[in-house]
Amino acid sequence: MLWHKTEVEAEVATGRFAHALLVTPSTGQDRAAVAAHDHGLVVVLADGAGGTGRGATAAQAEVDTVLAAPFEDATRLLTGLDDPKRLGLGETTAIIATLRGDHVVGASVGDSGAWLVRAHEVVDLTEQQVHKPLLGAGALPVAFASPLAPGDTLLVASDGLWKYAHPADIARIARDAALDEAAAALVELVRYPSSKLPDDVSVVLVRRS
Ligand SMILES: [Mn+2]
Repeated sequence: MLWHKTEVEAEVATGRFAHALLVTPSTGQDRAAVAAHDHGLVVVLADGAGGTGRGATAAQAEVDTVLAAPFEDATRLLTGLDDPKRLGLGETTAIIATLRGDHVVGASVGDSGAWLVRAHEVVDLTEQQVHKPLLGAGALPVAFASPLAPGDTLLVASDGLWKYAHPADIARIARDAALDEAAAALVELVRYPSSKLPDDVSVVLVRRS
């Protein structure tokens, strides 16, 4: 079962962006959201960890917190959220990315990842992130920033994509003209012949027009 938001356009004061979002299964522990605000487009993605639904609770709490305070500095927001009580005793990875016209800024922790896919290069925005501990267990969020040019595509995804697909295939698909088709194709990259997925997969694609 898919939770699939088809491609939408958002015009914020700092530029025009198209985005697509896909989280599967909808009953898993991955969460993702995109919100357009006056000063930018905010992407948040969380891959929860922990038994008895605690991972899902933690991931949802992270998304809800970011959507409630989209302008807060991402590193400060993650540091404030790194509290078992605020995350329902679960743990989660975290990526927050804010696209503001000609640049993207954010912070992350864990093994979810964010790439900036350009015509002839890929910038791994989360290359320096610390995988463990996760949010809720004493995380060390690391900030990132990069220029953003027209046509650049931001890909934020959980490890269900990064661990099971070839980087060249991911980059090729992320450059597809239709973002909603690209999001679906990225999930198909990791699907087993049995139709099962190796892990929950969440994918957000944002392209600056
Ligand atoms: Mn995962």
